[in-house]
Amino acid sequence: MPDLIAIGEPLAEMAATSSGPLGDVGVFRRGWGGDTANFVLAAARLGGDCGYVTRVGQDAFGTAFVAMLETSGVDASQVKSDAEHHTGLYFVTYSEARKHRFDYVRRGSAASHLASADIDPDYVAGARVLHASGISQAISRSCADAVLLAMEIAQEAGTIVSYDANVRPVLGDRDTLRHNFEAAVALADIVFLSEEDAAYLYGDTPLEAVLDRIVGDRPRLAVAKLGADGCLIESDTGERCRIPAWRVNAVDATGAGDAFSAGFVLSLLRDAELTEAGRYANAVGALTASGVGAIAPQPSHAEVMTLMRNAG
Ligand code: KDG
Repeated sequence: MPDLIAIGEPLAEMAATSSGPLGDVGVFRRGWGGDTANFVLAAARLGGDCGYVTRVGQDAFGTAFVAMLETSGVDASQVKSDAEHHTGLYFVTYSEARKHRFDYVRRGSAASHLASADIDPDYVAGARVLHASGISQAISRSCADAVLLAMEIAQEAGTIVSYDANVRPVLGDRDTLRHNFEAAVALADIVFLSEEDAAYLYGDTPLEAVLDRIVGDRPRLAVAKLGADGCLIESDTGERCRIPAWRVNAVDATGAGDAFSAGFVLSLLRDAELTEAGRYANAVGALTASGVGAIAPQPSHAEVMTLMRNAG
């Protein structure tokens, strides 16, 4: 059984090779995305023992995604092949300032048909960490149920539950996304979110107050991912640490936050202190943002160590 497993939706990624609106871009580069797939592949690239729980279509993208998982060393035994629904897809386009925008072709996808019956309790209970996200919950009701069931099994078994808010307003209204978030936080040990996620969910509430609210009175970590400003970590002891980012030439932030979360969790599994895990995660996120696409630029452990040695 893998140490670190994730549940959610993988997506074939079409990244624009020039800036401009979707309708104007002529050439796209095919990569892979889907936040939890980004997470699990980043962790595997860093040397983690990983597995993925999802559904893909019996189509060219589904077959190629599973092959890519396997060559990346990620266990695909819990990836079901769905003959009736397609593998999800998204387009990434960029503004002149390299800000990205996502357009999805995922409604009714194979992964959105993931359901509680697809969760193998032994697989979840056998892992050291289960990771899921707000996107995993938002793609369908059955997926939201499957995510909460997996989290409940994990909590019961003593498997660490890692959760990334990854709020995507196009996938639901604010009340539903906030309800999903709070239901997941109640079962989570480590919660990641960005400033945009916090602002969408809690309006003008200061970020520190949102982190306090997440931690509550449970032994839980809340981690705010601040991109070029690094990260802010709050633990149940009330300890709060802000860790600056590494300086890199960032060209595309797609998937960098997911890779950050993978680096953070993996680092904790390797017994790092909180600040060290934050420094490591910042380096993983920075290196991922240095290339185009969510998965292709993900660094190896050696590359992360080189950045940390040379820059720090
Ligand atoms: O975090 C990056 C992801 O958002 C991207 O890979 C696509 O999963 C995706 C989504 O639903 O936005």
